[in-house]
Amino acid sequence: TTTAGGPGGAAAPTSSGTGSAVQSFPLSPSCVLKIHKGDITFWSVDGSTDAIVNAANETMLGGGGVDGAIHRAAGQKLLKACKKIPEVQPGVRCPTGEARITPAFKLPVSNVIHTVGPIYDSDKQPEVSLSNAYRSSLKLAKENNVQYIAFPAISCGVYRYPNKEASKIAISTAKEFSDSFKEVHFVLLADSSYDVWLQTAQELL
Ligand code: AR6
Repeated sequence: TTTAGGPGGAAAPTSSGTGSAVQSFPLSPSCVLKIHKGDITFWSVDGSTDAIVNAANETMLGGGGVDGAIHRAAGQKLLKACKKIPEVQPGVRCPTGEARITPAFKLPVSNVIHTVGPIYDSDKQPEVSLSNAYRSSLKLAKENNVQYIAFPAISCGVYRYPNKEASKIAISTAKEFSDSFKEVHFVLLADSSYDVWLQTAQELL
């Protein structure tokens, strides 16, 4: 597993510090796309207009993967804040493709935006659900005056979405919102996701 500081864990986290490998691409004349390899829980840009996105599940009560890492780093108050979000159906606080916002507590960002991506093998239209998850997150971020936002590879872990298809949806949806943000970041823990995201950015941007 890659930890913060990147391969070898050498570098201490710095501003937007997720490790060493970062590549930038123009998303629009006023917005930069940045692709990092590393742990999203260390990412921040300014601590007041930045947010990270969590790949949650519909209960919003935590789990494994990036969700577990975000809850551990944010502390117990994040779970309490999630529990306060009303259920829209029994046990469901955030339906697939939607997003909810909470404070970030011990994390170095202002907010966490929780979204739920599709389970690739059981969703009827996984590409629609995945683009909805990115779009809902970006819309909610914009409404909350977020200027800098970082995403993990939503659905590409336990939910088994293929990285290539996911990266095309992620980057093209980010591009739709490029006028609303100063920077959109992707922070990818898995080497395989990082390489695919870079290649897709080169193809699309
Ligand atoms: N920073 C950045 N990326 C990470 C981190 C991290 N700290 N940890 C894991 N990843 P997953 P999903 C990557 O499984 O597929 C949870 O249990 C990981 O390598 O976290 O949307 C939820 O509660 C992968 O590429 O999310 C749900 O039940 C990507 O994050 C379910 O998993 C997403 O993997 C959601 O599954």
